[in-house]
Amino acid sequence: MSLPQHIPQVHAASSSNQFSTESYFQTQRPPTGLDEKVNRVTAFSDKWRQVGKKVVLVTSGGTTVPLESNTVRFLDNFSAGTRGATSAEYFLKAGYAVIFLHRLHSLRPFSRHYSHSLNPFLDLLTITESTSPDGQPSVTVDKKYTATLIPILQAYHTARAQGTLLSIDFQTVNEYLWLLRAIAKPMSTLGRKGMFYLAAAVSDFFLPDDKVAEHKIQSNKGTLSLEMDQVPKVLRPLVQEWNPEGYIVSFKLETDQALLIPKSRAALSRYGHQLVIGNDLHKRKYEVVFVERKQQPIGGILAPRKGKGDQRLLGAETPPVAEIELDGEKMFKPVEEYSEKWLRLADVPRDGREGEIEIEEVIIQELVDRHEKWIAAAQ
Ligand code: PAZ
Repeated sequence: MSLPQHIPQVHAASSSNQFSTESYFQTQRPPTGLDEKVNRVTAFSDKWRQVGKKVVLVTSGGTTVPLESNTVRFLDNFSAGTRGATSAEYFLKAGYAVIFLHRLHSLRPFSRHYSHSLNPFLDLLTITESTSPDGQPSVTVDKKYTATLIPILQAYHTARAQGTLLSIDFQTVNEYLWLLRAIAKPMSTLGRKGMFYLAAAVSDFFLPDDKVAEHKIQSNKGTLSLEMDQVPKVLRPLVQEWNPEGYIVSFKLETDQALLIPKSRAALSRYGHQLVIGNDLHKRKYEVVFVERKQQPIGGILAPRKGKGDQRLLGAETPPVAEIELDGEKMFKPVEEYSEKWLRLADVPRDGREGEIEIEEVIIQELVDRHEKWIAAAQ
């Protein structure tokens, strides 16, 4: 939370307005530079589609909610972008082209190893006095760091040379939402070869354009109350309209571990995508849980109940179907059974490997396999 001390309170409204995805995009202004970013994504997806490469969109970092349109203050969250930046590296290693949609100034693939707070890059460097006639000292990497640096640098140079990493930044939740919707379109041309890996920590609340103060909020009142509205759940249109063929992975973060599995199941049931990765705030770097349906749907999972032939649910092995009402609309919904798989660093065999193993390596190994099956199921 990036609020100065003199702002005592921010209240989320108890009865917030409900923006549907549609009304959100009808009423909230698109960010500047949207078209240019989307053009870059389109060119990138086209290039890799033509050679049949798998492409993953990795979202990463937190989103801000500006309190003023000439923004001095904003609400923020804890996410540093470690999950997204680390995962992007392992996706590249696994042969994917990566669109890295990240919060500005959060961690980035490769450079994240030398973030200013954990491992400052300048500490690696040594000045060596010149022995040559020009008298210029040179800068070298201290020998004790080179063994670690070389593979990182090699992977970075490979991604640059091959053009397999495209980085697109956002800052506010509004920018994030517009970008996600716009990027889903060019990505839909990839069909099942496209994956969405939604690791960003997206704000659940926002201030609509008509509630945001234009200028810096003055502190002379001594208190500040804000009524915030709920951010629409864009996962549903992503899965059902914007990109129905993509393999879609969302993350669920909780601080009460008991909620992880029920909330992950509820998300699967509600949005109909392929996989939820649950993680506890404090254990997220060494333990996650994969929650998925036992029986993977082929095609969309929730189908509007419009006509008889519209039950385009699940292909050959359709499980029993129940009728439910969702957001005022009648839908068919399969009676679902779920499976959970815990991934824990403590259980990973080291096989003689030295050094740290990152949980993202294990996550991506599991995902590549599932994504291959998703692609194969359509053929
Ligand atoms: O960015 P980070 O590595 O510090 O944290 C990653 C994370 C916890 C934000 C991510 O794993 C996640 O759970 N994202 C989704 C959060 C949510 O909307 O529930």
